[in-house]
Formats: sequence, structure tokens, C-alpha cells
Amino acid sequence: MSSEFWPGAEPFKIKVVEPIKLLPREERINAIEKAGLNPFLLSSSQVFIDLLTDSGTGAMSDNQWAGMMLGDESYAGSRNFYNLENTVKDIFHCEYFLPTHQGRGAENVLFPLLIKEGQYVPGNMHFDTTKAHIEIAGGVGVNLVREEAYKPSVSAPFKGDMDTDKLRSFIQDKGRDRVAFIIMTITCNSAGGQPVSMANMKEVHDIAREFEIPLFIDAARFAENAYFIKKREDGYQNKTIKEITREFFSLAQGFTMSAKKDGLVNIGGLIGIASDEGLFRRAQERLVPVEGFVTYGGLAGRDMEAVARGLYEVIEEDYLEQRINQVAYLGKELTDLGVPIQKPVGGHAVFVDGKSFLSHIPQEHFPSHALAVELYIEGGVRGVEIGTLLAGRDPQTGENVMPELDLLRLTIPRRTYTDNHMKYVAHVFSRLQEKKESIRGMKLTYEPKILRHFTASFAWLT
Ligand code: PLI
Repeated sequence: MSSEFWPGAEPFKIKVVEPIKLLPREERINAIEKAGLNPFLLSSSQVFIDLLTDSGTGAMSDNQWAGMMLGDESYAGSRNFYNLENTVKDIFHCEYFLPTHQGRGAENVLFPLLIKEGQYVPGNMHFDTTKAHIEIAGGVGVNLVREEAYKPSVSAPFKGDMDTDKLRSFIQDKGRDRVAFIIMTITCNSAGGQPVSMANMKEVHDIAREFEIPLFIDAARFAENAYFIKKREDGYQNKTIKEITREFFSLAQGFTMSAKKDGLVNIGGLIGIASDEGLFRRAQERLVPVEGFVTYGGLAGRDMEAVARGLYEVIEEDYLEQRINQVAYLGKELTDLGVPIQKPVGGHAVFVDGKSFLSHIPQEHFPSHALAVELYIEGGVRGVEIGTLLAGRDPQTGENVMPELDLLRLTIPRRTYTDNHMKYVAHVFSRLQEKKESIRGMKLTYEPKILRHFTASFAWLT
């Protein structure tokens, strides 16, 4: 481990570079206006620093690229499948494994096997595809994360924890039979990439066992979560990331995972099932028509090899140390400027509290989205609103939902940008800080019925 040298250098050197270009200001204004003031609709060539997502946007290692050349593209029984299966069984605590094309593919295969019409799925805080797949399967997703998660300025080591009092009352209130399963998202993306502690996972496990409700994990950022446990939770300082991961996963019946995050790949997903052979067989049956045969599940052999290798790289502590420190570095630079952010900084992104940064813009005029547009104009940086725009409308009343958190997510791709890029982003914020009073709110000029944030258009309020 390189920690004796930290703060120090990245534990990798750069072999291939991809040029990026900052367009002149006039061209940026033109580009964002043509995109309907929606950064999702910009071409990536118009973006200088792309912090839209950490999903599938990271850099693979030379070892992963070498593995890609060993892709065995046999329809059935590819050797890369067996490499990946052995890796998954080794790192996570599970007997059974299936590959999928990405995280939502895993949700689409597994959830209908677990949910009966009208049943609830409580979690700390569901990611939007997770909630969507719960609903498509006839269920209702419920967020029971601890209250501090909704307070950006309140710092706590494990803000992704489930509120176990709320969970117990929820099950007692609705009745055990109306709860399909419980899911823990690690780290908790929608709450700011905040980690879940081992102690909380154990409590949730005990409640799940008491009521005989299955417990699953949304494992997209499992290694970042394990790193936070190692750093912040008593008793884990001398455990390896793999040991922590195996212990954490031993508390659940299985997991879904988008490998596009902590699989360190551009595409891929996983389903792991601890020991329930019946569930595994049913998942296998469902996988074939919707994803692909059981030994490729929507992935090329070479992609499975890249995941198999990525999963070992992501649990290396010097990798995780640099990763988490880079995100924290951007958070510190912004805090030093007086920009309000979700505290403490999470694992994969800095979440700027747009509602309080632009407190002159009422929430119904999308302050964090207005900030995203201004960030692009000012410096060619693309972030994403996680707030009122994303929350959409109440299906019953048609009114805009007003979430407690209205944030701008600056998501850092893995092994992709340097600390100088982070410094640049902070510099752009220092310019925004000076002119923030002049930033205007927005109104929708085109609004799709579902998942409106992806393709909506806007106009500035005069
Ligand atoms: O994008 P997918 O289908 O590979 O994964 C869906 C997904 C599931 N769970 C969690 C916690 C996610 O964060 C997630 C995808 N996240 C995206 C795309 C993001 O930008 O955060």
C-alpha cells in the first residue's frame, strides 16, 4: 500500500490519452441552447470535463485490455464466464452467479421472481432504475434511509444507513406478507454516495431474519463502501477489502450489481445468489429470453473477462485510497470556496446543494439544473441535477414532487481525470460564486411523461 506517501501520486501511469477540448464560450452557449438547456442533450465532444456519471465512463487497465484479447466468444461455456464465476464466488459470499448486460438487466431478471403485485420493497434509498423495476414488477419501492441523509450540512460517517426503527415499524404496519424483500444500496447513490456501515447491515439482517423477509444488496459501489467501513468503523482497520466484502455479503440472500461502477468496466452486470438453488434456477430460466444464455447473459466473452479482472483491481487498497481521496479533494476545494455540498463527501461524486447555493431561485424553478447549465457555460463542465427535475410529478395530482434534496451531482469517473481537472472544476465554481446572483431559474418548455430529465427542454425565466 502507498498510504505512507499519501497525499501523493496515483497508483497508475497513463498509457493512452484521449484529447479533450474546451470550446470557446460563444460555442458553448450556442451548444447548450441548441440542446434545449439540457446538458443530457449535448454531444460529448462539446464537453470539456464530463462529470455526468461514473457509470461505464472509467478507464480500464492494461491488464483488462489484455484480457479482452482472450475473449472466448463461444455461445455456451465461454472460458471467460468461468473466470468471472470463480471471481464472483471468491470476492462475494455466494454460491450462484449469472451475468447480465448491466445493472438494470440484473434487476429486470431478479425482481419479478421476488415481487407479488402490490408488495413493498423497502430500501435505504433506491436508485431510479431499481425503483422503476420494482414498479414494473408490480411492487412499490419505499426509501427508509436515516434522516441525516436529507440534511446536506450534517456530517455523519454512515449517512447511507437504513433507519432500522422505521424499517421495523414499516414491516409491522404493513404486515410481513406485504413486503417482498429488503434491498440495501451500497454506497447509497441517491443519498450522495454515502456508505452503509456493517453494524447497520447486521441490524437490517436481524430484522429481515426475524420477519423471514429476504435481504438483497444493490452492489454497484461495493468496494467503495467496504473502503469506508475499513476507514470509519471500529474493528475493520486491519481487515482487507475482500474480507469486509465477504462479511457484508454473507448477511444477504443475494445481490444485483451494475459492473459499470466498481466492476471497472464500460458495460456489464451481475446477479449473485447466496444459496437458494430454486431462486437461481428460476433466474436462469428468466435470463435466457431477456438477456441471453446463462453463460453470457448479454455480454461478449471479452467483456466478462474485463469484469473478472476489474473486480480484483477494484478491491486493491491503493486504488481505493486514490479514488476516494480524489473525490474528497474536489469536495474540499469546493468547501474552501464556500460552496455548500452534501457532507461528508461520498464515494463517487460531490453533490452540490444547488437549492442553498442559488437560494434566490425557488425550488420549482430547478435551482440545481440552472446551476448545471451555468457550469457548462462557464467552463464546459457537465454535471447532472439530482433533485426536483429528476423527481418528476406526482402521478395522482400531476404536481411537481418537491424532494428535500435538490442537488447537482459532480460524478467522478474512475482513473480518468487528474487532480488538475478537479482543480479546474473548482476554479469554474469560484467564477460562478462571484456571479451567482445573476443565475436565473428555469421553466420547462417540453416535458416527457416519464423520466423527463433525459430529454426535457427549458427556457430561462426572465
Ligand atoms: O446503469 P446500470 O443499468 O448498469 O445500473 C443501474 C444502477 C443500479 N443501482 C445503482 C445504485 C446505480 O447507481 C445504477 C446506475 N447508476 C447510474 C447510471 C448513475 O449515473 O448513477
